[in-house]
Amino acid sequence: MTSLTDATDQVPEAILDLARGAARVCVLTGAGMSAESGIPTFRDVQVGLWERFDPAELASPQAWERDHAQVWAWYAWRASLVRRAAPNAGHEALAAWQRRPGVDLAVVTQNVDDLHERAGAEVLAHVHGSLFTLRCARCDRPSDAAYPEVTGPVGHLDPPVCGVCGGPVRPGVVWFGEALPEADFLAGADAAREADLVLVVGTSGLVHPAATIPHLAGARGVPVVEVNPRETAVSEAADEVWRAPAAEALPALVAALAGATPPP
Ligand code: BV8
Ligand code: ZN
Repeated sequence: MTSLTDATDQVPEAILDLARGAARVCVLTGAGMSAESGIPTFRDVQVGLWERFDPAELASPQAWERDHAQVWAWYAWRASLVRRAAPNAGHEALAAWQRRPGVDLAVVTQNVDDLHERAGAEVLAHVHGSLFTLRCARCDRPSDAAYPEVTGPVGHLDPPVCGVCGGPVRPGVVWFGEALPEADFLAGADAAREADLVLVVGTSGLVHPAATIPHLAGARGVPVVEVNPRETAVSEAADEVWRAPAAEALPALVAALAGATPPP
């Protein structure tokens, strides 16, 4: 655990000032938020058997129509990775920040994993859906089926079938070419526009329309801070950038806030 003095020293002054003065915070997270939990980021997720597949191609209705069993096997493998993973210190820090008195912190995530929730955070919006909310691909009814545990290189698994219409069960995620859940996207966009501070953590900012959220905030004059070890497509929209990994930066920021004395 970082000591208070280390934490305050670690946090860029301008970012700590913005965080100190923010009652309404909106945090937009991407796959980099879960990287330190051992979940490969969306563009690095393809390892082993899946190495030769493009995730953006597999995460599509076309891939599902072409081969349900292959797409279901891919998601079962990813679900097994998530189940075996634990929330990291970055997830824990956001949950702790959300519990701070006088702070209204909205988590808006592009991630389909449940690590924010497992860290105890309330998630306002899963703008790309959730891995573990399964539904029938034919009649859209929610399904209480579950992914099988996948530990080895399994390339095909028949998906469960809907108990009502017999259709195949699919992951409750948003595939490329599919519309985002409107309520989630609008809630996320509103939270960003009405925030005192927007933090963009661990996203390359390449997937739309989620990537527009920081710009919506900026257009309203809301300060935007990026936390990412690398430059991204949203960096130029950020007022401040913190080139650091989420599981180091966020705990340091929240520790400094805990000890921060209000500015004179
Ligand atoms: C739609 C669920 C319309 C599935 C996902 C041309 C221009 C603009 C847009 C388009 C275009 N052509 C097509 C489009 C639309 C398309 C799109 O944006 N394509 C892009 C790629 C060009 N968008 C869509 O299709 C969307 N739908 O537009 O619908 C419509 C409207 C009405 C009616 C019908 C249709 C749907 C997009 C949703 C796709 N689904 N996920 C699944 O997961 O399997 S997106 C997927 O990518 C994940 O959700 C992920 O969150 C998301 C974005 O990736 P990132 O999170 O940013 O992850 P990435 O790997 O890219 O980057 C990781 C970052 O972390 C890096 O910056 C790295 O530096 C950083 N990092 C690494 N370690 C750390 C770290 N940061 C902090 N700490 C660390 N330790
Ligand atoms: Zn059905």
